[in-house]
Amino acid sequence: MAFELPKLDYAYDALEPYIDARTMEIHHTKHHAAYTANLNNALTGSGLEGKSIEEILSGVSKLSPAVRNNGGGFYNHNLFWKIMGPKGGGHPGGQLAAAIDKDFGSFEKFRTEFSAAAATRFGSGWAWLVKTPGGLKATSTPNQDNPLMALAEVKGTPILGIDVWEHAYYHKYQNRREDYLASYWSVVDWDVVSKRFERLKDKPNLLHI
Ligand code: MN3
Repeated sequence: MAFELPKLDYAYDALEPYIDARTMEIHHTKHHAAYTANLNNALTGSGLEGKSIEEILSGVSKLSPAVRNNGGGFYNHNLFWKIMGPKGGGHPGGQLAAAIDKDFGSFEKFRTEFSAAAATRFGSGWAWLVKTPGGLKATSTPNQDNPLMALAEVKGTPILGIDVWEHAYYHKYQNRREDYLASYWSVVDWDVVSKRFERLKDKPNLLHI
């Protein structure tokens, strides 16, 4: 069965004033829609039809650039929409808060490390909070790569991710990526992120969450 562009759980203007409605609409209906369509085209006749997106991405070093780029784009945006929302902001709680304190020292130190990963990613890419066998890590990847891919520098399951392609912020913030990064914390839905983390407890990486 072909992959489908997911519907958002909130309206395009729900993340205002941090992410503007026009950016959200174009990002979802044009960019994410194109990755989805191009992924389905690239998979036709590849022998990979019917596999989950996580299974496909974990083998991506052996696959075509079209599957790598569009499969990554499909998965990364699915995650991006899910972990944001109009009730965003604040702090994580429970097990995720404890794990962040243990692995980064504090929530503030985590934010600093994650923001630095996002700010210093040259050109287009993503920054991530990743669950790895060695604990939580902050990292970034180029283009539409992600930590599920065997070729990633830091491998694991992404818990949180921010799109730092210019299409994600240029309409509102122009070249001011750091202003966009600062606003991002007001739209992160920590309940969703915490649930992702808790579902991974004592489970192997690449769990379908
Ligand atoms: Mn994007």
